[in-house]
Amino acid sequence: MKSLALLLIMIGIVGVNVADADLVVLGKGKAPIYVSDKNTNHFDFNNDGLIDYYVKAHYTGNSKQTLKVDYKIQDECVDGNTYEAAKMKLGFTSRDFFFFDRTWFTNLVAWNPWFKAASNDDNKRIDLVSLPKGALPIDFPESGDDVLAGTGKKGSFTHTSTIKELDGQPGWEGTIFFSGPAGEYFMWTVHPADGTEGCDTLSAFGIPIIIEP
Ligand SMILES: [Ca+2]
Ligand SMILES: [Ca+2]
Repeated sequence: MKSLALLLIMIGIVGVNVADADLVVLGKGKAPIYVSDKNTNHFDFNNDGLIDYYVKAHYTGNSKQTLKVDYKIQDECVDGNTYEAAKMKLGFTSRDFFFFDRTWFTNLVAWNPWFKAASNDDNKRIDLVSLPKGALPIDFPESGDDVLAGTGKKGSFTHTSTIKELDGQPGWEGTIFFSGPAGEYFMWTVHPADGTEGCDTLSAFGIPIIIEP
């Protein structure tokens, strides 16, 4: 476990929680894969012993490569189990420790096959959340595409009634691809955070990403 595997969890208006080493490293060398560590309680937002958020990130890549992150996220974190109800956006910031120092970047390109396909999205990419430097996405932002988009059973993410990595809970599964200039980033999923408990309080969840030159 590397100290670099710093995981940032921003919870509602509470602000920023920082926890070290919440990601397990699989593989080694230049392209390790990082996954949520079930044995910490930082992925169980309502303290019922069931994991609510699972992420698997291919941690490093260079600016000519496509990077890939898999997500499995429980319904409550995204406010629903249909494409109409569920909402989640994506953003990238600088790695500054304090949120008020962070810059929100929109010069990375993110997509998945649904956004690329046919006429699903006008620019065939997932528009990123754009906020002024230092802003927190406490109110669900206007900017950025809703990643949980689609109709019927076809969409950008898939709703599944039982997800092993979420301890059997229902939730959304999907993969994000992206590329961008070399740098160190936090990659955020941005969530509607209008509730007062459990995953309803989660406004954004960030993982560290390095893009090598
Ligand atoms: Ca839970
Ligand atoms: Ca778009």
